[in-house]
Amino acid sequence: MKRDEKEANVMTVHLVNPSHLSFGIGIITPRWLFVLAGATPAVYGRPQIVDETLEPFDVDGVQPGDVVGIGIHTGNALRGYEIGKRASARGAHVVFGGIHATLYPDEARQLGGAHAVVRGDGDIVWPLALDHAVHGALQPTYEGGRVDADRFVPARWELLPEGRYMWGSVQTVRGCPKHCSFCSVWRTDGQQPRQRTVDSVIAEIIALRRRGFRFVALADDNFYPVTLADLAMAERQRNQSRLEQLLALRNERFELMARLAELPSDTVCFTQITMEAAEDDEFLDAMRRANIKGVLVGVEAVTPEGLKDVYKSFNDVGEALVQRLRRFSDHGVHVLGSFIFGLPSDRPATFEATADVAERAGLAFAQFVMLTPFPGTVDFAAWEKRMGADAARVAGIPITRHWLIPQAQRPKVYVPHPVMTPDEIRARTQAVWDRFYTLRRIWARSRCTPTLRARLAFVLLSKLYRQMYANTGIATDSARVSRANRWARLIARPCRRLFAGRPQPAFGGTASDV
Ligand code: B12
Ligand code: SF4
Repeated sequence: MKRDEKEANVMTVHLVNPSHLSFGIGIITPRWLFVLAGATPAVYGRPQIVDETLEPFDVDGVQPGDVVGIGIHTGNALRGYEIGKRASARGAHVVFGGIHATLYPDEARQLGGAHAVVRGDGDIVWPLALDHAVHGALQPTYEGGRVDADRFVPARWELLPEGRYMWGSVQTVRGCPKHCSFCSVWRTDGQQPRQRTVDSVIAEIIALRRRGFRFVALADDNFYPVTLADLAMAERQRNQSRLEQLLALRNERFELMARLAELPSDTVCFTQITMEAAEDDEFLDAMRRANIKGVLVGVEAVTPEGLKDVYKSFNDVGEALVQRLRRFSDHGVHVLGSFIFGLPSDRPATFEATADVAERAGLAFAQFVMLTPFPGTVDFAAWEKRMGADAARVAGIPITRHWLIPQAQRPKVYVPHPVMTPDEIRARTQAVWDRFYTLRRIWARSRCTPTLRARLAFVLLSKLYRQMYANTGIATDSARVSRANRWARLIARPCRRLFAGRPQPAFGGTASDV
């Protein structure tokens, strides 16, 4: 054995998805863990995958010389830093990646014990960082950039722990042509959609079905990157090359959906999409045939002023909004509507009006999030500038670095509102969740599913979603948070069983047979 291989063999690669709360069961597999595992060369052995949404990472098991890769978004950065510091103190090589480390590489080094930070996509650059780690030559920064779609590394689903997740996650496209003010995707992943080949997507879904997953979240920024309006605009401008480029992207979507439609009909997909898809009957019909039964739609606001606040004027308001959202379910595609509260134009009446729209539009699920300025967004830059050096401090930390405030003390509302106090916004948001997720309403909504088993799964998932998200994320009362955590753990197990399929090791033959 060569010396390099010997060194590689004695160290372990740990990949850690940090979370301050663990529920024992996860709803969706965190995709980056399994992609980075796929990008880890075989010479380093089997990477140890740790998802702290299931259970906490035992840092004491880390040996000197091991590599600990930690992926962070803004919400879990602080927990990631805690792990990084402890792993570094144990003599490991600590490498950070993910959207937050991409935006704040110095922070990961200063607070998280990072020896190196990978910015952007990890698919190609990760093996290089590992090689440098083994040779004690890690560089402070690796620029992973935006990898072309044909070089996306497929996830290693054979490393999934048995019986712990409800939905697999497969990415079909990265990047989004829009530019919403509260979102960083178009800046980090770019506005040029990078669509994966149909074969690679289908092969991963087959791998998941073999392991007993029937439900797959398409972990895309925007599943509908070319709208009818984009095509009309290119035609109006007589921009032939643009038109051809857009049509090629659109045709690839249809090709993917046609292949999804060939999978057994109990394979169910869920994705994220803009509301403009409602105008596109051909696309919605293809989605229905492809068994894409659910979509997260960023509705954000129900008033014109609110949409202006978030640069999302391509959405509708009022009755037009209700009708537009209904078009999805008319085509058999159920909607998880996402709404933002705390926008400057919001008034006390906006909360009830939003709850009304959510109900009248026939949404299957809804989430009501409080405006949080995420780094990398237009909103964040404006807010940070406005706050300047006078930003309020909590636990000694300026709120413009809110993710560094200890979890229990973290404010729920950051942007001062012209007419409502933070507590009023929080309490009204909580009340909208409470109203939308009463058992009676959930049971009525569960009619959108075909069988009694599916209705039960719908009810449990609704309750779980609310406990995991609203009660742990919005409540300030710590008793309510721990009660919600206990409830979530209790519901999660039976809920997962309802989503699980039978493992089918021989499913699909090879990808090309399907
Ligand atoms: C799918 C998705 C979800 C799903 C599934 C989450 C899951 N369990 O996987 C759902 C719908 C549940 C979700 C929820 C939320 N999400 Co989300 N989500 C996404 C989305 C669209 C795709 C993520 C994904 O799987 N991508 C595919 C993987 C392969 O890519 P990746 O994670 O970027 O990893 C690559 C690189 O970053 C890098 N990398 C990542 N980690 C590491 C680690 C190391 C060591 C290295 C070397 C490299 C590396 O290499 C990877 C391969 O190239 C992203 C958008 C995006 N473009 O990231 C938003 C995104 C991550 N979500 C976001 C947000 C805000 C949320 C919510 C808070 C939304 C809300 N307000 O409710 C919640 C929070 C959930 C939580 N507590 O974790 C933001 C995060 C912004 C930020 N600055 O943190 C994003 C970026 C979208 C946005 N609008 O800006 N989300
Ligand atoms: S919120 Fe959605 S539509 Fe807007 S830029 Fe982000 S990914 Fe694109």
